[in-house]
Amino acid sequence: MPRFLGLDCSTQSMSAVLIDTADRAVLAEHSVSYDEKLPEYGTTNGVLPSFNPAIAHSPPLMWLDALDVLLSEMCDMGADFSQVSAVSGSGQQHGSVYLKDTAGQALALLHSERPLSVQLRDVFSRESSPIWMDSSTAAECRAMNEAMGGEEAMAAATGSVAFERFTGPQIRKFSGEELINYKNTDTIHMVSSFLASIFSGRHAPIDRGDGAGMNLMDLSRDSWHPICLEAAAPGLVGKLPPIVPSDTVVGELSRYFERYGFSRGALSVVWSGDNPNSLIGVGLVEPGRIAISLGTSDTYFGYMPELHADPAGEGHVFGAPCGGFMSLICFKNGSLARERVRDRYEYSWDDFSRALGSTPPGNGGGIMLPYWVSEIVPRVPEAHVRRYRLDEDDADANCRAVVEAQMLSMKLHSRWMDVAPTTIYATGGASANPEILKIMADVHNAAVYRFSVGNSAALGAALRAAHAFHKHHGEEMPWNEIVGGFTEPVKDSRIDPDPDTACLYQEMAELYAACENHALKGEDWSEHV
Ligand code: ADP
Ligand code: XUL
Repeated sequence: MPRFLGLDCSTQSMSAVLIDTADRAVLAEHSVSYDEKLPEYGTTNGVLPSFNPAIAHSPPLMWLDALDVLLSEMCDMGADFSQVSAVSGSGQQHGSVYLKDTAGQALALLHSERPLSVQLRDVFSRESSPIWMDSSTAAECRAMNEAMGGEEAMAAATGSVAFERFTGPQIRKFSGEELINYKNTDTIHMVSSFLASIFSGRHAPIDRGDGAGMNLMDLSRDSWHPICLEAAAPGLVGKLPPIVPSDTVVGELSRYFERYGFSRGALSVVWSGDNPNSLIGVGLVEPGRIAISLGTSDTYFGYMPELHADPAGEGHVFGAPCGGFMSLICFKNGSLARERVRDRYEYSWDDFSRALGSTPPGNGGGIMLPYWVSEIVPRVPEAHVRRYRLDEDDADANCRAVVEAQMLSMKLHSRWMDVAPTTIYATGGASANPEILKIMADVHNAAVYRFSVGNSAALGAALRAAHAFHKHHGEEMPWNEIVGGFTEPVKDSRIDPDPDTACLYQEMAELYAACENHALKGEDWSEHV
């Protein structure tokens, strides 16, 4: 019975999916929320409180505790890990973990008697980890772009212009502000390679998919870029793990995991970022279709055979686990913004859905620029909500406005990818909402399908574990075969666009773009509409 486990350390929760590849079946799926299960860490939506809204950090010890809670709850629920052949995982991208030189030995000595957070409490040279929501490194981004010869050169080499949440600028800020702690740091991991190290009982490498989210990797060579490294921090080359292909077996699982019934000899496979994993988890192993993940952030992504960076510098190119590349745009105001609107009117998700169902497409011309928190695409450095022909007291129209704005923004800012998708795969927590998916279908003029496995990143990680396991045993399988049977969308979940509504949104996209342009330039567009 070939079984594989995929984990996902995301912003708000730790999740796992256990699969059986002979039966093409998901045997177990479970998730634990940090705020709910580990309130002692004091996080809100998984993030530590901060006086500066640009700073977003999470405690890495909390992730270790969440892993223990997750696996022990799964055992209590009857999950049998003894047959698991290989484990891999998914980390929220860009986040980084800073370890002292004692970490290597502590990892090697992990034993199953005491929880991870007790055994690894003293190995951190920085107590908190900057995560992808952090936007405090504008100065560092400017300096790194400059060192590379400008934004365009940075994007051509690393797949993205320097972005505030990316790991390189974050490391530069850390070494600039806390040089002693930086010097005390022996190894800098991404969230993904940190957790892979726990499973492997030794420092794990960084996979090329997630490594591309650092502004430090030469994307065409899959190696560290010397100029980026030098621009980030002194002596960085000695602190980074090597970059490896996404199907690398790190070794056997650490003995720690015997605590949960894993067998000796099970393999630990390199982890990747949540977006590269999701690419596999929704079966996008060939070009043509795209996926939209409606999670804490919203992401729009697809497989990309040839490297081609966004000339506007808004999108990203990461390594695809199946070889080649993936293109991605990340919108920070995803569920965060939808929740703000829902809460502003004291609505439940049912009320929110009813509001979407009872308001007309196009919202009678009412438009919202929904930057409830600072935005990545387009770049909006501070939270800033604007309404045009939209009454703030009209709760239902505001619900429609936030979703229409998000979908129109995706349509406009994804033009550089050069794919006019006819099929969209929707995933993430909010894909459970058919009214949101209806607006998605109409705005993009594409058929939208939903997936039954809620966590595509964890499923993708489990499928990567299967691929690496077979390759390790000399029987490499084609990716189509690996994902087949797991990544078919839910039958009957197809939502087709309505041609008239699609035309209406085609026109509205131009109006939305004009509102966006004027608002970002500081002009008061409300006078013009
Ligand atoms: P992440 O993996 O980024 O932590 P998820 O993909 O698990 O996030 O999505 C969680 C989000 O899904 C919640 O924060 C919530 O806002 C959203 N969500 C859940 N159910 C609904 C619903 N019925 N309608 C809209 N949004 C929903
Ligand atoms: C992608 C991004 C987010 C994180 C967290 O660039 O910042 O999608 O990976 O999900």
